[in-house]
Amino acid sequence: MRIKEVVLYKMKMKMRHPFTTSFGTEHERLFLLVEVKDEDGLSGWGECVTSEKPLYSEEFTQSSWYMLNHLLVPMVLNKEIEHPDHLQSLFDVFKRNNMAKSALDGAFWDLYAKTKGLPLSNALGGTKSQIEVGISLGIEENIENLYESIKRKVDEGYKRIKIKIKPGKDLDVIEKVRSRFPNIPLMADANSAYTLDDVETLKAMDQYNLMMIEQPLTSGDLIDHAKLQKEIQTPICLDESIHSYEDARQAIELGSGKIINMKIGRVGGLSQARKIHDLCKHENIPLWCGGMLESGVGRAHNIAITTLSNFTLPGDTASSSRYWHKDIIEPEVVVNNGVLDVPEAPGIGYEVNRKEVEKNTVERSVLK
Ligand code: OSB
Ligand code: MG
Repeated sequence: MRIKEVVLYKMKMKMRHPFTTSFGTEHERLFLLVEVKDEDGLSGWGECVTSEKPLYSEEFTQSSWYMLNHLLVPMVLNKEIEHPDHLQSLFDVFKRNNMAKSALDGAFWDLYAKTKGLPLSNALGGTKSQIEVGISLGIEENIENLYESIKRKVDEGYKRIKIKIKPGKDLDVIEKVRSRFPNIPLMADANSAYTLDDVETLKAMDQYNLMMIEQPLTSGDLIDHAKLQKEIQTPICLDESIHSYEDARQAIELGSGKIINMKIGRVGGLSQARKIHDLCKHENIPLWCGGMLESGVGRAHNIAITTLSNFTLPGDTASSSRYWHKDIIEPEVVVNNGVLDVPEAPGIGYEVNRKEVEKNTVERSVLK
C-alpha cells in the first residue's frame, strides 16, 4: 500500500443521551476520523476515540490531532507499507499515544482488507458471522431511571447489562438493581474510582452474582488489582490497566484479573489487539470488546475484532441509534435481540456517509 493523501476530520457530534461515568458526563463527542487514500483512489477509514479532555487516559482529541498531523501521518505518506502489522515498528519511536496510532492503524487495516477484497473481520482472521452484544449504561441520578433503562435494554435483548458505579453510588445501587432483576447477566464498571482502602465495599459485591467488576482500581495499576483479586470472588476485568501486549502479559502473570476488556484504541490498534487476543487465548483469559462511544467507523472496527475466537463474552458495541440521532455510516449498526450480523462487504463493511461526515466536521486537514 502506498498512501498519496491523508484527510483528518475533527468531528463534533451531539450524543442522543448524555453518558455519565465516575469521571464525568459527555453530552457530545469531539473525536477524529482518519481517511487514507491510495494511488488507485481507494479509501481506508479509522477513528480516533479520544475525548475532549484527558479523563479516561492521558490522550485527548487535541493531542491526537497534533500527533497525527505532525508526527504519525508524515511517517506513512508516500511510503510503501506492505502490511498494517508493519506500522507498529514505525510508530514505536513515539511513546504511547495509542489512540492516535490506532486511528491510523485502523485506516490502513480497512484499506488493506479492501485491496484484498475481504471483509475486515476475515482479514484479521475472524470467523464469526454474528456477534453477541451487551450494553453499558451510564450513572443515573435517579434509580427509577436506571430501572427503566435496564428494563428497556433487557427487553430489546441485549445479552448483558453493565452499570457504572462510583464511591457512594455502588452497593446500594447494585443491591437494588439485583433485587429488581434477579436473573439478568449483570456487571459493574468502576472506571478506576476505588483504592485498596475500599476492599470491604468491593468484597461486599460478591453477594450479587456479578459476571465481573471492571477496573475497580487506578488506571495502569496491576499490583493492587492482583491483591484485590485474591480478596474477592467476583472476577476482575481490566480496562484502563491494559495498554499493550506487555501489560496483558504482566497482568496475567500477576493474576491482576480474570478477564480483559479489549479496546482497540487503548492498545494502539488492530495489530496490537490481535497479538493480545492470541496471548489471552493461549492463557485462557476471555475477552470482550469495550466501547468508547464510537461513531459508526469505530463501531465497525469493534465488530471486526470481535469476530476473533477468544471474544467469548458480549461486548459494548450497541446499535448506532443508542448513541446518535444519525450515524455517519450506511447502513447503521443495528443489534437485533442482542445479536449483530457481521458485515460481508470488503473492509469495514459499511459505507461512510460523506454528507454526514461533512455536516459534523469542525476542522479538516489534508496531508499529502
Ligand atoms: O470504561 O468502558 C468504559 C465509555 C467511555 C469511556 C470509557 C468507557 C465507556 C463505556 C461505554 O463504558 C461503552 C460504549 O457504549 O461505547
Ligand atoms: Mg470500562
